[in-house]
Order: sequence, then structure tokens, then C-alpha cells
Amino acid sequence: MTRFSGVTPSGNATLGNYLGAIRRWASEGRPGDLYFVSDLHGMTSAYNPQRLRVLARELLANLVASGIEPDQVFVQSDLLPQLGALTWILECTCSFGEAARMTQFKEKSNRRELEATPVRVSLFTYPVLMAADILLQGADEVPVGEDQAQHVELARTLARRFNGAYGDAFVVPRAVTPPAGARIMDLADPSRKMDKSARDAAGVLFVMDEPDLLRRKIRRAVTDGLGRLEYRPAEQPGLANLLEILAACTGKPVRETAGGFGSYGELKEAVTEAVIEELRPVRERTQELLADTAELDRIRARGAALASERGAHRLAAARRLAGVG
Ligand code: AQP
Repeated sequence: MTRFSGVTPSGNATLGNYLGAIRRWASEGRPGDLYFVSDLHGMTSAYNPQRLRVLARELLANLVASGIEPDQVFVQSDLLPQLGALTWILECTCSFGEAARMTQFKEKSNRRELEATPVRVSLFTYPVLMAADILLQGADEVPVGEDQAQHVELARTLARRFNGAYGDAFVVPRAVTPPAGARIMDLADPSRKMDKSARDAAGVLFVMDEPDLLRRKIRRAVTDGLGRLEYRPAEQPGLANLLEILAACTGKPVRETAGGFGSYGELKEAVTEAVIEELRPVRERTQELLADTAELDRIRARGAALASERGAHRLAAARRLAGVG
């Protein structure tokens, strides 16, 4: 059984990425599971090549520093020749109408048209690349949120169609709902998800932020004037977000975390200490890995070799069955 999850280097990893995904991958991952840094997915809109390279490397280091087995991690672009080939084969299996139905494409392309920014063809074809990511590795379970479930459904359709038309090459994957975890909100605007590519980072806690910076951002977190220290997400979203962060860091049920504080200031102090201590080992280990270029290169090359080896026979079979190998 292989579960497959990725994180896109569209910004530095946030506390949301860490508590909502990476920490769980490290603690609950099974030996066959795979995690990848989806840097090719970060190219579907305007980006800076140098920054993409640096972010992909830092995210890889974050994943390993968080305790994920290095052998289970790879950077997507290291498999570019294989993924490019498989994407083409799958594009020749996918109808235009199927790709055009993708809700995420419709939403993102509408937004870009409104902003008068060009819509890249890759934004349209990226779900097929995602299918190639999944099918190349033979993943059977892909934990995704609602916004990505349609893409996994497409991967499933393409795998079935190819297997039916040409012969069995692919494991048919399925989308699974990830276990409910903390959804961390922006400290400056608790109605928005804490996002690594947010335009304003004042309310975003990054895994690599130094303790002083974390302290300043948490001190400025938006709360309310009610002065009630209770967990009431609808009425007090800012306070509820702080309580959820504290609960996720301390392992206590969120409803129990509100007790024992005399003021919002005291709560913020406790959140600050908990976040600093939660992130400290990951930040320090990431820094060590980034400083040890040879070690990080070795981890990356090994992850790439293993992932490429894992996919090679599927790509070879797909090429042979499709009449091009
Ligand atoms: N705020 C969050 N709280 C809890 N979990 C979160 N995740 C992201 N933000 C939070 C989880 O982190 C994993 C990797 O995320 P991703 O990089 O693939 O996607 P994203 O962060 O949701 O990024 P988007 O939507 O592509 O926007 P950008 O790149 O602009 O930030 C996922 O498991 C996600 O649930």
C-alpha cells in the first residue's frame, strides 16, 4: 500500500503545513508511503527560477528534518524525463473536455484573466502531470482535500482507460480523505488559511522563522474585545485559532486549552513558547542539513534514484503498450 502526498514550493513552509501535514506524515507514515516536493507544480504561474530552486531544497530539508524517512522523499523535478514522457502518454489518453472540466483550472484561469495575467497551458495540463506523478509511483491512496479530489478522479479515469485500451500498466489510485487535522488560520486575518504564498506575511508563521520573529507575529495576532477565554470559533475566530495552535503543539484537546489563562496576553505568551519549542528542532535540523550541502545532495540523489527506479518498469510498460517503446 502506497500513500502519496506532496507539498508545493510556492513559498516557505508554514506552521499550517507543518501541523496540518508534515508532522503527521512523519509520525503516521508507513514504510511504503511517499512524499514529494512538487516544484514542477510551482511553474504553472509566474515564478522566479532561483527562488523555486532554493525553496524546493529548503522544503526537502524540512521534510527530512521533521523525521520523514529520507528514502521516502524526493523532489519532483528530479524525475522530469520520466514524468514528461508519462504526461505525454496520459495526455494522449485524456480528452480535452475532461481537462476543461477541472474546477480548479476554471477558478484559477478566471482569476488570472481578471488580473490580466496570461493563463499558461501548463495550468490546463497540470492535472495530467499530477496523474503522471501518482501513476508513475504506483500510489494506491492519495490523501487530498476537496479541491484536489477531482484531479485524483482524473488520474483514476486515465489509469482505467489506459489499462482497458492498451493493457495493464497502472495501479488505479483512489482519493482518501486525510484524517481531520488542525486547519491553521492566518494570525492577521483568521478568516483566511495560513498560506505560504500569502501576499502579506504578517500573520503567517514560517517553520524557519527565528523565535523573536515568531514572538512578534504572535503578539500581534488579531483577537477580539470580548475578553472571554473560551473556544468559540464562530464568535472568536482569532482566539480559537490561537487555542487550536496551542492544542496542536501541546497535544491537549482544544477545549481544555482555554482554562488557566488570566488574559489574552498570557495565552499568547503560552502559544509563543509552545510554537517556538515545537518548531525549534525542525528549524535547527533544517539549518544543519542546508549547511551540509554534500549530505543534502546525497539524500536528494538517493530519493530521486529510488523514485525513478520504482517508476521505471511502469513507464517502460506504458511505452511498450502504447506502441512507443
Ligand atoms: N493552514 C493550513 N493548515 C493546515 N494544513 C495546511 N496545509 C496547507 N496549509 C495549511 C496542508 O499542507 C499540505 C501541503 O500543502 P500544499 O503546499 O500542497 O498546498 P497549500 O499550502 O494548500 O498550497 P496551495 O493551496 O497550493 O496554495 P499556496 O501554494 O499558495 O500556499 C497539504 O496537505 C495542505 O492541506
